[in-house]
Amino acid sequence: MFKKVLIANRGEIALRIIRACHELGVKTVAVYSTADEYSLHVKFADEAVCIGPPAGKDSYLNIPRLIAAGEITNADAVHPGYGFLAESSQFSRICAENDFTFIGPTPYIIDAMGNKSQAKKTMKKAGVPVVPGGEGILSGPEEAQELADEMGYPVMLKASAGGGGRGMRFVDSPDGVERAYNTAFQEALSGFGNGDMYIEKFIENPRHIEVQILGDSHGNIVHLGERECSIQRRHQKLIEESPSPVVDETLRQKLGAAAIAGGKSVNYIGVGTIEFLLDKNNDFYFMEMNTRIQVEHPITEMVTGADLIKQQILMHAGEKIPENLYNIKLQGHSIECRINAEDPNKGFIPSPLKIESYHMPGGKGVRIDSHAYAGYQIPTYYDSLLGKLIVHAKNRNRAINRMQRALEETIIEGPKTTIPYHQAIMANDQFKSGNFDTSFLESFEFNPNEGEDE
Ligand code: MV4
Repeated sequence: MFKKVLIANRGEIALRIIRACHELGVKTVAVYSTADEYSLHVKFADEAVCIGPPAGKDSYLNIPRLIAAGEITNADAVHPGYGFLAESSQFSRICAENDFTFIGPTPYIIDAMGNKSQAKKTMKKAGVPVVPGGEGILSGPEEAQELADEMGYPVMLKASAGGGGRGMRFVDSPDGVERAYNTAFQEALSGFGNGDMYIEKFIENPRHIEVQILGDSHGNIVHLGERECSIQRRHQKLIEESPSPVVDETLRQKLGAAAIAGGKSVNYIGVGTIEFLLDKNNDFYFMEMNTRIQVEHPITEMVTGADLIKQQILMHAGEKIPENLYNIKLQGHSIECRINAEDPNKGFIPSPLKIESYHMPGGKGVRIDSHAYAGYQIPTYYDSLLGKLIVHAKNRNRAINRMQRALEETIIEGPKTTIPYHQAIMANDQFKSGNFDTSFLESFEFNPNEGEDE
């Protein structure tokens, strides 16, 4: 087992990783920018190293400074968390070259899955259903036009180096192809330094369903069920739940088998997520693979009993997948609400203010993963995630009820937060019915005063 893990991240995930390490008896090194001096990950790690000024490129994205911090503290492994360098093949490689175990995939796997067109080919070859479309990179707008005319509209043009909705265009008629191709190509070129594009048939009103996998270094891979992530706004997830209200045991086995086949085809080690689009006929298609721990991992923990960060660390330390994680049966229902310091009344504009008062809910089946505290000054430099409120209950209705109770107990004064927005969604009949897709929030009308007396 590792003796000391350097956590190349901040915020709630840094704290989450510190907790897992300490339960495993592993020492921790926090790194922080000058904007995070008073952050909880700095306080709770065994050691902390200031790595630079606030801007990401000078601190959490600065590989030489991270490596230097690992060297002076004598760390033997590096956990990248999510975001920042978690899916940088360069960081994975440089960690290994400096004799730190990278608690994440090899550079080869990160690159293979980061190239979305290549990832699709790899999955297809492994027998995983993929969205119908062209094979490989388009030679230019002419080929895009030809293929689109052939497969019929609407289609999606996607940047191979993109992902999460970036460098993506919807096209619903022949006269839109050239323009969409050219703008997406330019966007991809300037955004990712790579203009490779591919084309697929458009899947109407899909659900976003993702499957958690865990692989060990002995050739074994298990799936830990699915997460329903269709409640998103501009490709930012706001609410996730497990199990999905539309996935039954038969579909779960199919999704799980596909995810395992995909993982096996690249000899995946550690935690990973296979994202699928699920259409109205419950047919599913591979979309992307995330080669990191995800924000929403706790809901899977709640319904499986697994500690995903501990397992991730154990897998990279050479352990075998524990017997009890094979053929898992999901227990009860879990929901996560992302509490962001954003104003839902003003287009979710960030609200990075000082937290004047702070009270988190508790009681049975309630979990908070947060780095916030009373008096915390939210830095302006990073994402606005303040924490995650996660509930677990016997079934979906009870989980929604418990989330409503927990949201009601929560007090955060100072910044505006997404809490009132979550309360409105939890009270929404369509959300409660479980009958929704990725377009839900586009038509959701948030009325902040709904249900109030005055
Ligand atoms: C699609 C699609 C429909 N058809 N691809 C958005 C994020 C990126 N990972 C892929 N995305 C989509 N790809 C085809 N062929 C619809 C989306 C999509 C979406 C997917 C998941 C969650 C929310 C979404 C919101 C809008 C569009």
